Amino acid sequence: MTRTVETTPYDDQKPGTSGLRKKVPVFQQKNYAENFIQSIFDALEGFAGKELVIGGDGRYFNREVIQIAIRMAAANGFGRVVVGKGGILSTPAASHLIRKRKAFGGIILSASHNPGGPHEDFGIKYNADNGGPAPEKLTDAIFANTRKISSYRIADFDPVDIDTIATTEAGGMTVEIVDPVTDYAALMESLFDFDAIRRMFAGGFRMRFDAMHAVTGPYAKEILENRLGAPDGTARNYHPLPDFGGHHPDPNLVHAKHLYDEMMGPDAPDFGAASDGDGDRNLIIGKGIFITPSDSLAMLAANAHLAPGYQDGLKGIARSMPTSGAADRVAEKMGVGMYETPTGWKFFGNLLDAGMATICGEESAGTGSDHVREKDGLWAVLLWLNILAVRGESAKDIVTKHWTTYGRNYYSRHDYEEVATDRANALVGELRAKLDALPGTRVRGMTIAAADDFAYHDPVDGSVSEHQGIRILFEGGSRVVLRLSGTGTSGATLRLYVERYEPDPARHDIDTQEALADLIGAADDIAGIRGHTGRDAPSVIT
Ligand code: VG1
Ligand code: CO
Repeated sequence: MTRTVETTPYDDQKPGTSGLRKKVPVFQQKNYAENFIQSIFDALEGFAGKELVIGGDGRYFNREVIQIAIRMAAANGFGRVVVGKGGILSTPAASHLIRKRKAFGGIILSASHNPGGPHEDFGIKYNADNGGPAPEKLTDAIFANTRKISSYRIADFDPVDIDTIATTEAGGMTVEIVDPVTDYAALMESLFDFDAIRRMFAGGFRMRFDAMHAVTGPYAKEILENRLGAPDGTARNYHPLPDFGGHHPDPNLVHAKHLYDEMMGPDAPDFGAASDGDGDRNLIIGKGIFITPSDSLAMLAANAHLAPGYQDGLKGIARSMPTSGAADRVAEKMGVGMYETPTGWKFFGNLLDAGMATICGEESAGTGSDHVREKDGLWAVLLWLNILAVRGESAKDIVTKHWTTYGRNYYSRHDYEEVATDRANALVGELRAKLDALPGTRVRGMTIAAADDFAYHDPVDGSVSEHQGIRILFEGGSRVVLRLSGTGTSGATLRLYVERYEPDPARHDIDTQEALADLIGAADDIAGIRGHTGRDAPSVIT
C-alpha cells in the first residue's frame, strides 16, 4: 500500500559540496530523511518504471535510511532498485553501477571522511544517470523543494532483506540485491595490467592498504589480496564498521598517522595507501616519502599511458582551483587541455562527459578518471601500482625524477575547524571587500600580482558558479587561497591553501612548512586569520 504523508519543511537542507550532511540526530528527526528524499524525487522527471541504485558507506543509520529510500522509490514509481548487499556501495562503485546498468540515477548514503556513530555524521546525495554527483542546477532545485515540501509518498511493506543476494518484488517494484564488489573489481581489471602487478607482488613487493574500518575494506581484500596475490594482511582495518572503530575515516596525515609512521620507519613496506569513509579518496605514501594529492595527480597523469586503460594518452586534465599547479605542467608538456574548476567533484562531470578531460583531481586526496564520474580511491592506488610495476622503480625515485623534470610545487593546506560561523564569515567578508586594493602591494617581501574571488564558467554548458574561493597570486607564481568548507556539520571550517613553485632540483628537499613559511605568514597578514578565528594554529595541516 502506498501512503501520502503530510509533512512540514526543514530550513536546513541545503546540499553542500557533496550532498546533504548533518549529525545523525538531525537526520533522525521526524520526516527529515523522507523530506529530503522526496525533494530529490520531485526535482527529477521521467523516472517512472526506471532503475535507481541505492547504497552507502555502512555508517550508523545507513540501514534505516536504505529501507526508507526503497519504500519511497516504490511509492514514487521507480520500477526497480539495485541495492548493494548489506547496504554497502562505495561512492565510485555506485557511480559505476549507475553507468553500467544505465540506471536513472542513484542515492548514496555517506558523509565521506566525517566520523560516524549515533552522534556523528550522516549524509545523502543524489547522482544522475552519468554516474556523477547532481550538478548545481539540480541541487538548487532539490533545496528549493525542501523549502516548500508538504507531503511525501511511501509504500508500506516489511523491511527488505538486504543481506541476501536475490531479486524480489516489493510494493510493485523489483528489488535487486547485488554484490557491491564484483562489477567494480571487473572494471579495475579492465583498466590496469593486473598481470604486471601480480608479478610485482609475487616478486616480494609489499604494501599496506588501510581501509580505516570504512567501505573500501571488502574491495581492497578482493582486489589486492584475492585477485592480485598481495599477501594476507596487506589490507588492514578492512571490516566496515558503523562508527569506523571510533576514528575519522579521513586518510590524511593526522587521522592516518599510524600509516605515515610505518611508511617512514625502518621496516616500511614498499608502498602505503588508505581510503576514506565512502572510498572516493586516496592517501599515497611511498617508502620514506609522502606524496601530496596534488603531486600524485600530476604523476598519475604523466604516467597513465603505462596502464592499458590509458595507453592512448589523455584528452585533458582537470583540477579544482585550490589544487596545486603541478598537473598544469604535465598537461602543458603533453599538449592537452587543462581545466581549473571549483571545489567538488560535480564540476568535473561535464568535462568528462564531453571527452575534454580524462583525469581529474583535487588537493583533498581525490583523484579519478573518466571510468566513473566520482573520484576513486582504489583506482588511484591501482594506477600507482601499475606504474610502479611497469617502471620497476621505487615511488620515491618516480617522485624525485618527476620534480627534476617539471619542478616541485610545494603545497600545504591548513584547516581551522569549528570556527564560529559569524567570525569565519567576517573574515571572508573583509577579505572580499579589499581584494581590488591588493594587487601591487608588498607583503613579507613579496608583491601581490592579482587577487580575486574565483568564478567558474563551465565551458560545456556555459553555467557560471561564483564565490568559489579567494585567490591571492604573488609575482613569481606563488599563491594562497582561502575558502570556507561546504562539508562540515558544526560551525565553519576555514581552509587556507598555500603553494610555491620551485624549479631548482637543488632546492627540492626543503621541509614543506619551512618552504611555505613566508606565504603562510603573508596569508595571516592579509586575511587576519589569527585575529578573526582566535586561533594560534590550524586544527589540521595536510
Ligand atoms: C571537501 C574537499 C573537496 C571535496 C569534498 C567532498 O570539501 O575540500 O575537495 O570534493 O570535501 O569530498 P569542502 O567544501 O569541505 O572543502 V568527500 O570525500 O567528502 O565526498
Ligand atoms: Co569521500
